[in-house]
Amino acid sequence: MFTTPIKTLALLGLASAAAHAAVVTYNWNITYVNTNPDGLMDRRVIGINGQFPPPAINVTLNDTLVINVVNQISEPTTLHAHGLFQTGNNQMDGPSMVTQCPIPPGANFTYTIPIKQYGTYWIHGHNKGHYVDGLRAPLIIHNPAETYHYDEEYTLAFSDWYHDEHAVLLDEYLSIFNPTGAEPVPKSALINQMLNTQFLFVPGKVYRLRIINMSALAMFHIHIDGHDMDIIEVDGVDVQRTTVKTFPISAAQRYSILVTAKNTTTNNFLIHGDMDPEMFDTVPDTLQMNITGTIIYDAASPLASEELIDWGEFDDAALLTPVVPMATTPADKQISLTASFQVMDDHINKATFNDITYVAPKVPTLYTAVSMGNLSSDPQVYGTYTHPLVLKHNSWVDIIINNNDAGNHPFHLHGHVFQVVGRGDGVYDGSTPYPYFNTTNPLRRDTVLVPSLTNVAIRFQANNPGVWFFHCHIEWHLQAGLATTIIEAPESMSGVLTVDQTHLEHCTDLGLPFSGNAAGNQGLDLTGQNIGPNLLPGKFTSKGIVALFFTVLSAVAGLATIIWYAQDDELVPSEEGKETK
Ligand SMILES: *[C@@H]1O[C@H](CO)[C@@H](O)[C@H](O)[C@H]1NC(C)=O
Ligand SMILES: *[C@@H]1O[C@H](CO)[C@@H](O)[C@H](O)[C@H]1NC(C)=O
Ligand SMILES: *[C@@H]1O[C@H](CO)[C@@H](O)[C@H](O)[C@H]1NC(C)=O
Ligand SMILES: *[C@@H]1O[C@H](CO)[C@@H](O)[C@H](O)[C@H]1NC(C)=O
Ligand SMILES: *[C@@H]1O[C@H](CO)[C@@H](O)[C@H](O)[C@H]1NC(C)=O
Ligand SMILES: *[C@@H]1O[C@H](CO)[C@@H](O)[C@H](O)[C@H]1NC(C)=O
Ligand SMILES: *[C@@H]1O[C@H](CO)[C@@H](O)[C@H](O)[C@H]1NC(C)=O
Ligand SMILES: *[C@@H]1O[C@H](CO)[C@@H](O)[C@H](O)[C@H]1NC(C)=O
Ligand SMILES: *[C@@H]1O[C@H](CO)[C@@H](O)[C@H](O)[C@H]1NC(C)=O
Ligand SMILES: [Cu+2]
Repeated sequence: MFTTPIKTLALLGLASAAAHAAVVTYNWNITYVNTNPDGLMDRRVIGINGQFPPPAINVTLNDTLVINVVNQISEPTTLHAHGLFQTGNNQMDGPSMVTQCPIPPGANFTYTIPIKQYGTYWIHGHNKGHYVDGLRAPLIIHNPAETYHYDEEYTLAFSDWYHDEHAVLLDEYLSIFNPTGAEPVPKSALINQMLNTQFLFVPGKVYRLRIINMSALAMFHIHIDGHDMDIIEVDGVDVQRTTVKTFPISAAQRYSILVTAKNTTTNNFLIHGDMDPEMFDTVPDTLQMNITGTIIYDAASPLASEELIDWGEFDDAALLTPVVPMATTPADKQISLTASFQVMDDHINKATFNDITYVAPKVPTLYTAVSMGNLSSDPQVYGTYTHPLVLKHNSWVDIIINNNDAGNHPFHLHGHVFQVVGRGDGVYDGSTPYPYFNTTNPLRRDTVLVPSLTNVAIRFQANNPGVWFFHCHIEWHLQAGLATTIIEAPESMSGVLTVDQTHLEHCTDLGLPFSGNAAGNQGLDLTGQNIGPNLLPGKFTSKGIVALFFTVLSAVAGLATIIWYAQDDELVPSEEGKETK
């Protein structure tokens, strides 16, 4: 059984009778569990305290969340609270080798997280593919003064499910025998890591449904038979109430919707999460593509017939408006990152940003930042293969994410919500001013989908000193290296950020250095840094290809297209073996 979280009330003085903050403590032993969540296959999964699924975490604004982790699995692990800003608290963010050494088997780590925001989040393993094996749970933060009124709430966490463990799948995926980079295809979809979830509705009441996509790969389209959905929250940001029939949700994104219960109990209704087959290379006949939950008005009532829904177009940034406006400020710095998949000189199909595939450093990047003195502002100390981007304190930054790949990718920035300020087709080559489509209170979120062969511009202020991972949230693509490391305001970290001594002991236990540059050396000597595979010798870089594309296109359009595709086939095997035509 789960031990109930322990709440300690600490009254914050006498100034405000209403304001109070609790320390909410969860004791989480991370353990293996044998179970059969999709009813198709018994297997070993990663759970909490011998139970599966892991319990949701439920706290209130201004609480302090404490999670006492004991690692009882046979691999080092970590936890990341997805979407939390962790201001001044970077060491609790969790990505392995970015902000901490992973917790060795048998060791303990206490995550202490002051809760300064509210909304719908989730917490998941951030070492290897641990969340694919089940180490993921909703993290719900209540606000005593919610923006919208509702009577009750439920959380629906959608996830995809595999029958093999992540390590087996990863070996097959990152293999010379998988030159097209076809991702492992899940076997089923689950809601709250179970089948047949039911949600009781009482006539006339208003329900808040918190929808979380905890998938490794799949994208789902959500709809509810017989009911409209009013979107009110996106990734922790309250938005103007907007009615929709259906909406898509990519890995790691969250939406809250308000649903008004019917006045009668004559029918029950299905909630649908339909996987988008576009995400998959091949769709096996056995795949349980569509998952449903049931809204129960009266257990004795029949199910209403299913509605056919046209998924249609859904542009989150065009449709949804934050309740609390935030104007944009023109960027001080524009960074262009082009994502593509390429067979590298290790003959394995890897994911790259600007031709660099991410490889973890020897020293967690945060520990490099706090131990290198004034050299911490020099990107070189973080190593070549962490793909470091150093930002000045309080500067405004645009990242133009170019998706030069046949698949769609949801990109996530730790430590921030960003504004979605632009979208365009193809790779932005800088020859014309960037087509910002909205700089008046644009949508803010922490995970944005960038469709195939398009670009999206995100904007944020570098006001959160720390090391923040920026990566694709399709777990397989992160493992294939689709990540960069943002080192934000290194000159302002000292005195603001601390590192707990016990965390450093975990590095020692694992034989890893915890100070110095990415190689564990002093100064700019990077001898011995972890190096990744590089582009095959003589191959065009993706930037080069883009240049070629634009040049020849303007010359002889027809011929150029043929050259482009010929080059593409030869040089840049498209993801999932899909044609980009
Ligand atoms: C949370 O803390 C902030 C700052 O101390 C305070 O202004 C606010 O009223 C508190 N909110 C709640 C719900 O306690
Ligand atoms: C965690 O494991 C330890 C050691 O086996 C055990 O003593 C403790 O009761 C477990 N805690 C929970 C919450 O299950
Ligand atoms: C979550 O916390 C809120 C506020 O403390 C409480 O009302 C609610 O019952 C809790 N929900 C669960 C599922 O524990
Ligand atoms: C880890 O925490 C558990 C439970 O609190 C405790 O029994 C154990 O002694 C701790 N282990 C270490 C290595 O500190
Ligand atoms: C979750 O995201 C993945 C990847 O973007 C997507 O394929 C899947 O359908 C999404 N699931 C839901 C319930 O929307
Ligand atoms: C339920 O009945 C009330 C009162 O007759 C009406 O105002 C409301 O629109 C009805 N709600 C729905 C969902 O039909
Ligand atoms: C899943 O649902 C979609 C409609 O949303 C439908 O087109 C498709 O055929 C369904 N797939 C299966 C396997 O039932
Ligand atoms: C800009 O975004 C806001 C908020 O999403 C919206 O209200 C406004 O209509 C948008 N303006 C344009 C020009 O798209
Ligand atoms: C860094 O600090 C050292 C000694 O404190 C000083 O000699 C050096 O000039 C500084 N370098 C820069 C780039 O500020
Ligand atoms: Cu991706």
